[in-house]
Amino acid sequence: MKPKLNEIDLYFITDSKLTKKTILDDVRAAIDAGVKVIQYREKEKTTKEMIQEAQEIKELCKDKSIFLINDRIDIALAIGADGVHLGNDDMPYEEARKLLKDKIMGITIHNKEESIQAENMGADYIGVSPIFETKTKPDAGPASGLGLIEDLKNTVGIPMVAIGGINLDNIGSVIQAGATSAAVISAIVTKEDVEAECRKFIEKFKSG
Ligand code: TZP
Ligand code: MG
Repeated sequence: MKPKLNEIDLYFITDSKLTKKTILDDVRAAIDAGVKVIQYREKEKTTKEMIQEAQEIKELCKDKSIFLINDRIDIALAIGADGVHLGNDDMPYEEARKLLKDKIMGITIHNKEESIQAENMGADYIGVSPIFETKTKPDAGPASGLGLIEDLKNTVGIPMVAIGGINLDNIGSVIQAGATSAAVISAIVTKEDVEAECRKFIEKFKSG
């Protein structure tokens, strides 16, 4: 059985530029570590290459991990992924929902108003972005800090995925602030042993 969104802890996002290996190696390692949600995020490859990679990742995720695609609804539908993650510049919610029907749709939010709007529209989760400064997404905007998560904890009823600059030193504070989940790129894929690194993050959720 696929994990449910409200069960997720570590949310792993691929990065073909930052990885020390390949994104497929990373996904395999993350799934072996027990990561329950994998997002394929690729900004530069051709659609054909992305379809091929996404298909391979889908095979790895099977019923162990939820598989989401960043930005690209067409690719998610073409390969039968579990859903998408959409930002401000991607397809607007209403049009996207018509295409995706009951697939998972995560929406990036930067403040309280956007998060209330996302929940009211019917988003399945929100990505609270960016919590801390990050070099991985230079246009992510100013860091919100933990205050936004704390504020949203009592406002939002859907899962809250914190993203941006999260590492093993600050994940405890992110969990403490009330995030359901933390999405991590550089603090995992730049390490030699991706599986071991994922396990450390998951352990932080278990120990609170
Ligand atoms: N969206 C907001 S911040 C970010 C994305 C994709 C990058 C997160 O990467 P890192 O390396 O975990 O800061
Ligand atoms: Mg996007």
